[in-house]
Amino acid sequence: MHDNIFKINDKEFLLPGNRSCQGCGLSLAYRFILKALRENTIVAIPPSCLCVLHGLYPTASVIIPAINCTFAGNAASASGIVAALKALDKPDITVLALSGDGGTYDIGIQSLSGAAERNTDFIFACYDNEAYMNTGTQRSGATPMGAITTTTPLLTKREKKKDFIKIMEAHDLPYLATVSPSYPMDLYEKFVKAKRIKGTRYMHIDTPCPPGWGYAAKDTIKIGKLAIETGISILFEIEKGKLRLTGRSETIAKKGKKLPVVHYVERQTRFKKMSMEQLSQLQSSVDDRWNEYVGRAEL
Ligand SMILES: Cc1ncc(C[n+]2csc(CCOP(=O)(O)OP(=O)(O)O)c2C)c(N)n1
Ligand code: SF4
Ligand SMILES: [Mg+2]
Repeated sequence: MHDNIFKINDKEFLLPGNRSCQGCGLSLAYRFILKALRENTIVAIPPSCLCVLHGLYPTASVIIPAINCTFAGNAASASGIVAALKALDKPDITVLALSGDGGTYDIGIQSLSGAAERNTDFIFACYDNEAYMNTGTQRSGATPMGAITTTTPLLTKREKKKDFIKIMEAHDLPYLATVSPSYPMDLYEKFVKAKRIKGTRYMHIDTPCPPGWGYAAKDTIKIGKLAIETGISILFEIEKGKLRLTGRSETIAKKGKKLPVVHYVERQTRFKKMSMEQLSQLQSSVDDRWNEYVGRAEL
């Protein structure tokens, strides 16, 4: 395993000047994902901010082969690429399907579930920015309760965020991991590891988004860190059924110093209409989830 930032592959696959917003958490995460997966990778992309980031033909901001797929069918298209590579006897090429939360939790769930059930030999990564950002911040199954979106403008979203990671865990995958662009070493190491494993590997990327979440572009790293410090997101990996907390989440679990969720909520204007009742519901669901994962981990 790598132990410092200087061990990261110094080749850039994501070029400067791409079309993502300033401070985009996806752009940061993608840069390190591609460094970890390296050449010999093909990416399947659905309609999303990722599609915009890649650019319009004939120009592209990413120097690896990429295929634009349909919104619902990214995992199915990626399965087709995997089958074609098998037919061509090219076992050394990694297929990455990278979808937003809309393309994973909602419209993409059936093709992903089917591919995972077949244990398709690919990495499916969901960059979860908690709404349909590319089309103007509509609510998705990943949007947290209490957040304002353009489809929940008056009363905030009333339903809880879907526990999609649990749904993927129920597929009994060879590897599942959560990552954050605020912790690039942890992200990089997990993708390096995922590349070496066969079968369906599911990676969940907690992805701060300045315009959609309502914070200054310079604060992306800070917001991503606060998600981990408060336990809103937890860094872990599950390999052959064994759960291991990693990085900062492991440290917090050992030292027992998780911050209250209000530290995360108060910095984002999407939560400005959150009620006290919603805040305390969020705190208790975060506490329950945290206790469950810490209880399962071998510390
Ligand atoms: C079948 C279909 N419905 C709707 C759209 C319009 N559309 C394009 S991108 C997008 C939002 C994608 O949201 P998400 O997957 O969360 O990715 P993000 O934009 O947040 O990066 C929508 C609704 C589409 N392209 N195809
Ligand atoms: S809307 Fe959010 S996820 Fe999309 S490009 Fe901008 S910062 Fe990135
Ligand atoms: Mg999204």
